[in-house]
Amino acid sequence: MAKCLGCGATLQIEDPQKIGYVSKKGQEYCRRCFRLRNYNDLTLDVRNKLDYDDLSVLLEEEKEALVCIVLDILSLTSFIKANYLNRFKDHKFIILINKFDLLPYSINEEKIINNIQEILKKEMVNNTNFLTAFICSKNDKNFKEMFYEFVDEYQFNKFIFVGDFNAGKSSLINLLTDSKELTSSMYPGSSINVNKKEYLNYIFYDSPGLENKGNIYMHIPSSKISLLKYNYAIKPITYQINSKQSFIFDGLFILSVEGKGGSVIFYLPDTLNILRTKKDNLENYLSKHQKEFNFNLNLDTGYEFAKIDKKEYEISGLGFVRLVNIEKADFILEKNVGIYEREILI
Ligand SMILES: Nc1nc2c(ncn2[C@@H]2O[C@H](COP(=O)(O)OP(=O)(O)OP(=O)(O)O)[C@@H](O)[C@H]2O)c(=O)[nH]1
Ligand SMILES: [Mg+2]
Repeated sequence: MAKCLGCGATLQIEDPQKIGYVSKKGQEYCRRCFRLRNYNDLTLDVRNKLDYDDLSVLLEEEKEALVCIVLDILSLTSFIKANYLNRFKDHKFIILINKFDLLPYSINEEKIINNIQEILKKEMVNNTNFLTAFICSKNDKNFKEMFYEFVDEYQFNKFIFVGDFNAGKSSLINLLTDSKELTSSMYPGSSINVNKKEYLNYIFYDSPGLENKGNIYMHIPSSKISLLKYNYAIKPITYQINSKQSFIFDGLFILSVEGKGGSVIFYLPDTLNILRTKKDNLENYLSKHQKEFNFNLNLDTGYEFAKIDKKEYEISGLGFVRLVNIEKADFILEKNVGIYEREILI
């Protein structure tokens, strides 16, 4: 049977509760895509239910295709640390660092690109299949021009897009093919299977997001995902630290810090409310304010870091925090959400 134009699922008319359902034969989009595209309504959560067999077969069959690994600027550290890049090392591949538009306007682009290139080089020593990295975002026409210039020069005409959940694989293919055909949404798992798109003399393959266990999008109830969405570019928020302080983000995570003359800079969605209290008051404060929060944190899962001169901490999928001159930092996160320490990237 045919495949859904939006998500690549095989269409079926038997079971409305299963992926690929259409009410009559001949419909081009499955019901799930129809609801997502028109109403931003998620009818079926496929996290942990995806299979990657077709992607493996495709990689096996299309040895000459260029693999385009899409990294989300908000989860790239965890994705790289999960050793995903090496899965594709037998193909020629490029890296697309997406959602660059979310970074604060004041950033130094060149510095970030150099920093990311350094990380990539370290991860892929001697890998001559790694060709280059681009920064991009889903509306970036400049990137589109550079992409085609590059692939024409190297004579690639087939592209396999892979990457983290929500990294923007489908959005980027839509940009590159002047189309809106692929379903993209804020819900992880929009794309369900390999999905082939032809454009001029090029062939693009979209694929489902790879499970990145630390990514917050793997763990938040789908009814609350919209609360994590960025409406604007990140506006960093800075606090000076002179005593033991705790910062509570909507019950989603808590950071407690100690230090004299240090600072904390948050790079997080504007939609999250920050509450600040003395660390000694934390429990009391939480018990009073818990009902104001959108999320309910389990206080048992903490990660401690000590003697921090200058580092960044990625909360995979959500954003990151920079700590400068901090004696001790303690992150409390939703169970299974990963926190990844890195050198200053931004
Ligand atoms: N700000 C910003 N948002 C983006 C960008 N690219 C994608 N998004 C948003 O990120 C979310 C996920 O985009 P998709 O294109 O569905 O990502 P995907 O990698 O195909 O996701 P899955 O198919 O679920 O694995 C959507 O809400 C997009 O609008 C970008 O460059 N900038
Ligand atoms: Mg997709």
